[in-house]
Amino acid sequence: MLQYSELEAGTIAAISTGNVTNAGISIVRMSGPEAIAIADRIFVSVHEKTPSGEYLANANSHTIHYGHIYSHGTLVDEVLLMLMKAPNTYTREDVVEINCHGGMLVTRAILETCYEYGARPAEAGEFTKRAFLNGRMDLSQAEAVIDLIEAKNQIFMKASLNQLEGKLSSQIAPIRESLLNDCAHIEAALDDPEHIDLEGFSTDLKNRLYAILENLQRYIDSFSSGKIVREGIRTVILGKPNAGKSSLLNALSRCDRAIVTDIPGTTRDTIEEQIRLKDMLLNLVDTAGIRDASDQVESIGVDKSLKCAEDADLILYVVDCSTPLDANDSKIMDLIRDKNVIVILNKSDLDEVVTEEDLFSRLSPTNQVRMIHTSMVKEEGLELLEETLYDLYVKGRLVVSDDLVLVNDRQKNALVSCVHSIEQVLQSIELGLSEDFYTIDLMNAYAFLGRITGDEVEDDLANQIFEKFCMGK
Ligand SMILES: Nc1nc2c(ncn2[C@@H]2O[C@H](COP(=O)(O)OP(=O)(O)OP(=O)(O)O)[C@@H](O)[C@H]2O)c(=O)[nH]1
Ligand SMILES: [Mg+2]
Repeated sequence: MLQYSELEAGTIAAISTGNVTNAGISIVRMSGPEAIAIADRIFVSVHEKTPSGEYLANANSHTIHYGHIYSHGTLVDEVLLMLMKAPNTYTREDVVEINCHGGMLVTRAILETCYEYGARPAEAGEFTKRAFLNGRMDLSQAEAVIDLIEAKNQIFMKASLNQLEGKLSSQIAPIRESLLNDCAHIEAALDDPEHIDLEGFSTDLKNRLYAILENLQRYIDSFSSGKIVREGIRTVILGKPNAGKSSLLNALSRCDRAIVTDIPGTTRDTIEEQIRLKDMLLNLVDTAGIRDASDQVESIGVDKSLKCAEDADLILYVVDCSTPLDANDSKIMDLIRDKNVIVILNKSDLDEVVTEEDLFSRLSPTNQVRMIHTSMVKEEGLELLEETLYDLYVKGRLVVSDDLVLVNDRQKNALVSCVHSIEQVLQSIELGLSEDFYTIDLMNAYAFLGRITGDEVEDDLANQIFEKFCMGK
């Protein structure tokens, strides 16, 4: 378990509310052994006739006090002060929160007063880091705090809340315990073979390990969905010039983001827009129409379109179905061979000369494509597109349940390493090796899982995690 370093000790203070604009109220938070003493130096309750300097020290915990903050005898603000004594606090230390008027100047003046009377500035995420170091929450829960603050949609918010409630840790703990028990049993049997025998043990162990693997795999699988929910689906709109790509971007983002004209080759550079559809985030990229461009600027644009398509999670291939397919379409179809594709048969308000069958017969059979007819002019087909996207990325993939947990990159890596160690044990069992060969890998698996909860984590990694937090959290 990590411990405080000398440098980290002391009483910290920060503005915990948003601190870039004025607001109704702001909160300055202090945490640490001196928090109450410092507050007593600067706060005078309306109930104190002669300030004793120990008013808060003598007050009950979890109470709110009305009074004023003074700095060297000068009034700073009229405040409500929340007094929370250790250990039932966010950090498990003494915590004081000063609710002041929300002007930036006055809030900063209160923070400065806290510093002047003994607190030091908190690092980003330092309150939560203390909560972790003091055992109030484990590392996966601390990570959930930042996720919850940054969540951009309901699904991710729900998953973060579940993780904050300990849904991941509570699943990991019994698995770790089981691994440790098995290891201890082997060690005990090796020490005391007369009383503890290992008859049939490896068969039982094998069954337990397979069950664990299945369990862990579920969480590993949640990573890719989690990434999409967290960061959005990287969606690239491709098509030949004039197909209606920019019109689609504008329709989906409900604003005139990209220039639309009837001149082929209007869009030269990629245009990115993040939009929210039915609780999904789409990182939409409109691109220059694919063709052999003679113009140098357009040609650079086309190269950029091709590059974008390579990294996409999803391609929206826009076909102008009022004009016959040509060599440009063939080039695009080649390009999207192994991709997730939705084909948009656009301009359905005009006479259609391209049919779904034409496209199916030319698209690679490896492509699992869906086709949707749209008209940007008549605003038709967009709802169906939204539903198709939802079906593809949320329904079926993500069961939005009370248990939904979406692991992050770091947690996934720990899980994958744990799986490898367990597979090593299974291999040793298959090879008929004696039980003492299992223990190292079992202990490794145990340790890798400990990285998720933070039981086995180095200082710099924990620091990296907390640095991502906002100030005052
Ligand atoms: N009739 C009809 N016209 C459309 C439709 N969608 C787009 N258009 C028209 O087609 C022309 C080209 O539309 P854009 O959205 O600029 O096409 P683009 O694919 O972005 O074209 P480039 O940027 O040149 O590659 C414009 O005149 C649009 O108004 C549609 O569904 N029906
Ligand atoms: Mg365009």
